Amino acid sequence: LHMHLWSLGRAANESNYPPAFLGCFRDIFVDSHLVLPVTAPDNSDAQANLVVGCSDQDKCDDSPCQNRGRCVSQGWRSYMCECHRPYEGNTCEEEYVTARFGKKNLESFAVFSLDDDPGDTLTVSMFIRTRRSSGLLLILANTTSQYLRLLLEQGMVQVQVNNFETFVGRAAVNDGHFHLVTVKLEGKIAKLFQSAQSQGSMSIRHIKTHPGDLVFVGGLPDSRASILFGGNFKGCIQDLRINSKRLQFYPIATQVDSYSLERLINVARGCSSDNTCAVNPCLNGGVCYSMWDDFICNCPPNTAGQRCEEVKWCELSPCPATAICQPHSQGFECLSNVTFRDESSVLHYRSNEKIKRSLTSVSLSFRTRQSTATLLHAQKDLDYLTVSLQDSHLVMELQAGADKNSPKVTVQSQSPVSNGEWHTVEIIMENQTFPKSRWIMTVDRSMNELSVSDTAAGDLDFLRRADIFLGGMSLDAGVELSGCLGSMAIGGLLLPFLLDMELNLPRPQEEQFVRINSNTTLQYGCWGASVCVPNPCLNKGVCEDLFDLHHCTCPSDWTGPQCQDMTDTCVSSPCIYGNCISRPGGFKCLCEWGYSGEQCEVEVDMCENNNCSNGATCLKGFLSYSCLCPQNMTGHYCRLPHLPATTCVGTRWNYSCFNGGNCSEANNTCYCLPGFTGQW
Ligand SMILES: *[C@@H]1O[C@H](CO)[C@@H](O)[C@H](O)[C@H]1NC(C)=O
Ligand SMILES: *[C@@H]1O[C@H](CO)[C@@H](O)[C@H](O)[C@H]1NC(C)=O
Ligand SMILES: *[C@@H]1O[C@H](CO)[C@@H](O)[C@H](O)[C@H]1NC(C)=O
Ligand SMILES: *[C@@H]1O[C@H](CO)[C@@H](O)[C@H](O)[C@H]1NC(C)=O
Ligand SMILES: *[C@@H]1O[C@H](CO)[C@@H](O)[C@H](O)[C@H]1NC(C)=O
Ligand SMILES: *[C@@H]1O[C@H](CO)[C@@H](O)[C@H](O)[C@H]1NC(C)=O
Ligand SMILES: *[C@@H]1O[C@H](CO)[C@@H](O)[C@H](O)[C@H]1NC(C)=O
Ligand SMILES: *[C@@H]1O[C@H](CO)[C@@H](O)[C@H](O)[C@H]1NC(C)=O
Ligand SMILES: *[C@H]1O[C@H](CO)[C@@H](O)[C@H](O)[C@H]1NC(C)=O
Ligand SMILES: CC(=O)N[C@H]1CO[C@H](CO)[C@@H](O)[C@@H]1O
Repeated sequence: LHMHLWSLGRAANESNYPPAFLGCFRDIFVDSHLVLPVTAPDNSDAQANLVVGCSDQDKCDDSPCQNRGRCVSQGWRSYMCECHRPYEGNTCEEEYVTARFGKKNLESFAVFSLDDDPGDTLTVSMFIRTRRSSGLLLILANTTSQYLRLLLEQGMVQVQVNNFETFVGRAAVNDGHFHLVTVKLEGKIAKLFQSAQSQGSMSIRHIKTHPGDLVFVGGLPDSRASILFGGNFKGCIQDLRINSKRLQFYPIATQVDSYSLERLINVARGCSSDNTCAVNPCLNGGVCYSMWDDFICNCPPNTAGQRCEEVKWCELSPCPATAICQPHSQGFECLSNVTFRDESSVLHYRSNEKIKRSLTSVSLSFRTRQSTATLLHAQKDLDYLTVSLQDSHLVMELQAGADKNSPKVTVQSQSPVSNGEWHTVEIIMENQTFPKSRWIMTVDRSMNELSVSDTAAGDLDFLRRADIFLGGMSLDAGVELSGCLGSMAIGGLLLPFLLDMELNLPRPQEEQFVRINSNTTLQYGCWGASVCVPNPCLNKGVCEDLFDLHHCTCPSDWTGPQCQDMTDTCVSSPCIYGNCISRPGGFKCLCEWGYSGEQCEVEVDMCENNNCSNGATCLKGFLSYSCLCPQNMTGHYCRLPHLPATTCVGTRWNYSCFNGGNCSEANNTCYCLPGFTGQW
């Protein structure tokens, strides 16, 4: 019996017996002696691993697995935890130690050696956290070749196999969060995953790992070699594995199958951030807030940019009221228009001697009716530039990069520009990569108005050291221009009309043209000459100001540029059948016979007011009429009675007397009634 009970527990020699009983006993009596459960005295070897009670609760109900590990029941009273990465241990209580690479920008790396053959399928996986867009993550190498490289390029993971075969993941990983990166080399195919998402694959030549091959993490011992692959990694790596074997930078307490660490250089425990605000990266009074390996600048008003490096200068109202502020790279310009007249002076400019850019363009806007004038002139030794109006066209003449043989460059606007409208002209070097090139002029940004010089000249860099004049050839020559100038710029740098001392703030930009002080007062804005006061229009004509030109709108009976001429009202031949007489306010028609109306357009009715009497009908004729008499009437106007003829017996012949005439027997003729005549 003793032996039998012994067999219920664990025997000293396990191999002789079936596995130990796992379960409960109750009320075991031997000869009415209770043998189980009994309390054995201390340090007795009669019982081992027995407890009182018979709980049959599933161990997983107590949620023994930490860090979201999955509990798997293993029969009664036993369980196993399936841990999520990067957790480890029986209850997933331990986390793999995160390794910090590149802390304080130190060059760091780790080296492991493979002590076994990982087999045909090679899976490299790790958590990475970084804000860098490039850097070396991992290299697998044997003595002759680096056959697998994982790099960061433009924030994406790049996989290189056998030096030549390369592909890049789709999603960036440099957002400062942890990403699980997995690369699988299965036979002749390489695949990349981030978290569980596939990032692409490529076919490769088969690779073979051997014991003794090395794994470089975060960099190579030779830092110059690291630079070829984006430099040393800066960021954190955790829970690095090759297949199921761990590569631990700082080992955890739990025993896990790991490859051995050979070197660990400048790799720190944990994943603390560099103090990115320590160097105070925010400019212009921006306040720095640290983020992991990054910073945010809280910029004061009027500044912008990641480091508050952009000042919104115009919001500081640096320009006087006569000008409009325009932002300029690293500064501002005050734009204004000025009017040049006889009493104005030529303006004088020089560079501030800090202009570094190549000067390859001139732009200007102007408004004038002058057909000939110098707008801009500058000369240095043999080189010169003149922009002028000639015969109402804009002309640039340039001699630059001068040797005696180089021809002068002339380029001229297609159309006249002296029409009193604003025009904007751009003149640029056609190809700035050549020392000499043709020059192109465009007017009002219209491609139809594009002119190209026949010959080539160099750039305008001589203007960095030249005196530049606006409005005339030199200070002594007097102003030639009558009209307005707007923005004038050389190489994109303004020739400002305002003196620096007239600005509320100095211009901060490095490269400037500066107006040389003189006691000229400029007339800001664009004002035409006084062309309507006094009114040049005569005879109550109305004057219209068309900028340096007027137009008279005349009352109807006056004409001419000044309304000085009376209108010839007959010029349109208004009288149709008659003669025209011109008069102030109109004309008069003298109509021909038979016509009437204002313009003799009405033919007169000849029967109107006719003298046909006694019911006669008036018959119209050309400029006359006749009367058709009733039967008993006669005469021109039918005023005479139509009497029957009288038959007379004459001495020599018989005859008739008409119209009431009676017989005059004496000489065979008739006595006629009044109004009639003739023999009969
Ligand atoms: C256990 O049993 C085996 C086989 O019966 C025997 O060879 C061995 O010596 C025993 N071990 C002990 C510690 O009794
Ligand atoms: C190193 O690896 C490459 C690629 O797998 C292989 O071609 C080469 O033979 C290996 N060299 C040694 C010495 O193992
Ligand atoms: C100059 O004149 C142009 C045309 O009238 C106008 O559009 C521009 O705003 C003016 N510039 C300034 C600074 O007044
Ligand atoms: C300037 O010339 C170079 C060399 O011929 C050429 O590559 C480039 O495209 C040209 N640029 C322009 C704007 O024509
Ligand atoms: C400036 O003013 C002074 C005296 O007021 C005068 O002599 C001088 O000619 C002026 N200079 C210019 C450039 O107008
Ligand atoms: C009608 O007769 C009067 C008197 O003889 C004459 O003055 C007038 O012109 C005549 N009118 C017309 C339309 O013939
Ligand atoms: C002419 O005849 C009409 C009727 O036909 C008559 O009324 C009229 O009085 C006559 N006139 C004369 C002058 O006899
Ligand atoms: C003829 O007429 C005249 C005047 O008209 C008159 O004096 C005379 O008596 C008339 N003779 C006859 C025969 O009727
Ligand atoms: C003929 O008669 C007319 C009147 O009809 C008269 O005037 C004239 O003198 C007469 N002549 C002769 C020769 O009798
Ligand atoms: C010449 C002529 O014919 N004479 C005639 C005139 O009229 C009378 C009367 O009617 C006649 O008798 C005449 O013979």
